[in-house]
Amino acid sequence: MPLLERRGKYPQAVPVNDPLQSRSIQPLIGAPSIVLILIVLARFASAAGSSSITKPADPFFLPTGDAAKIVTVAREGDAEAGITVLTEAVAIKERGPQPTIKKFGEVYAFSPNFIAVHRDQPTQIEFWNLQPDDEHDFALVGPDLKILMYVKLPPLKKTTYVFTFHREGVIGFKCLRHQPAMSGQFLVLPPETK
Ligand SMILES: [Cu+2]
Repeated sequence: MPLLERRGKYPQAVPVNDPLQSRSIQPLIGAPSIVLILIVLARFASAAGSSSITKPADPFFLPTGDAAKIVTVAREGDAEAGITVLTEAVAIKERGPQPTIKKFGEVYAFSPNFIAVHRDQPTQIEFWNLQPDDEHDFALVGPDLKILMYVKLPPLKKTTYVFTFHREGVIGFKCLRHQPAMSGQFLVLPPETK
């Protein structure tokens, strides 16, 4: 009862001291904070989501580190040799379930698929994707089956790189979408004698 009397006398002091009053204020403060936290969390989640989407969208890379000791690859530069490699449709599978044939029935190849190069000789290789509706890619496969580089070969585009191989021997390559048919090899020969 003394509390009620005080309230009546000093209404302006009530919000500060009355525990009932402050409890009713808390949820009012709490609700906007929760909304704010949810907005922040949503932003964070969408940022995290978008970065996880962009990562697989750009898996392409050129040789670095140990891979660059086997081969270095540049977008452009002076070359002492060069060749154009076409992507060719060589067959269409006819047997099997229709949806499978539609998606996986086309058989492609690199042409040529066996290329001799000289060690330490910058060699320009121009990949020419001749299919209007098919994206190809190019993965260079190291001796321990590690992928040394991975680039895309967009439809109807010429994609050019200058390769310099540093080790003699055979190095395989393939289109990861259309392997094993779409694959080939570089034979790296000793340096050219001039
Ligand atoms: Cu392909």
